[in-house]
Amino acid sequence: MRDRFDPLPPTSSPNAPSPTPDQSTPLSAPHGRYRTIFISDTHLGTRGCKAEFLLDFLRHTESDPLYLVGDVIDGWALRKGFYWPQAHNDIVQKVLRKARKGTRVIFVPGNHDEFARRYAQHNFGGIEVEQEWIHTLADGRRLWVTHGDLFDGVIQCAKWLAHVGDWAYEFTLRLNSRLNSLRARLGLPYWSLSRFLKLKVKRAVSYVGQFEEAVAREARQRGVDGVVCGHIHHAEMRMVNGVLYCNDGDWVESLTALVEYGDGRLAIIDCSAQRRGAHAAAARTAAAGAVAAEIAEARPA
Ligand SMILES: [Mn+2]
Repeated sequence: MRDRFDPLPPTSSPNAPSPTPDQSTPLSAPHGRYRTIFISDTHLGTRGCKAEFLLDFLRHTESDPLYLVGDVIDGWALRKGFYWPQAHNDIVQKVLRKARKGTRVIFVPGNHDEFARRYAQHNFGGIEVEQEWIHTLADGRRLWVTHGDLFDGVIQCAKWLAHVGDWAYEFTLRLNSRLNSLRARLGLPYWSLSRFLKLKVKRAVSYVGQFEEAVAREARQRGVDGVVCGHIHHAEMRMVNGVLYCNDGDWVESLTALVEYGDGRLAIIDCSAQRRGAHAAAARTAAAGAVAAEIAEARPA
């Protein structure tokens, strides 16, 4: 008898690549209509937010529902100094407009917008605020939607590490491109960013692995098929100990979203290629390759 989880073949090893028909490699043709869109970590109110990319994505995609999985507005940054350009306003307007036109918008606050948590189960201009949520895919699989910051404590890792990791990562990319243009002028060969990152990112990578396992463990205890989170700015979709772990990434560095197609398949879509300069894209690919290699090494076979 076919049950509703039939699309999922049995898992041979808990850490095997996702056996689902979900698209596990990021797609770079993001425009169109999806059943569901999940985005998080847009960090509106910071200079890091790549607002033009996000606006472009919101303008050219549709879904019902649209999930905002936390750290959407950066309350921490706004407290330090008010930064709110027109593009950030446009994003808020765009989301409110979607809600007005009938898109169900569910906002699950994160740590940077934890001020919104006390408004859980309230509705603001059509945006529903919820502490957490269960989303049912078209194929019946149930996904627990949570920002993910609650697992920082669980894995006994300081809250700042993820943010420092992020900052260090961006800084390294910038530094590297400057260093290498200087080295090129001096006739020196390209200095390997990937080798440098392999050494430096080791700690951050083990953090990512522990985070994923902690979130998946909790999802399993809740009896759901998978989890959608953000927080660590690292888009990912894979099976972790029998649970589908999905991280929708962020709009500071990776510029990614998680989408569900009409038949319940999931995919991570990558909008970074849309307008990014070739040089930055190359640097990012190199860095992502190093990080991916590191993750592959860090994972048990
Ligand atoms: Mn967060």
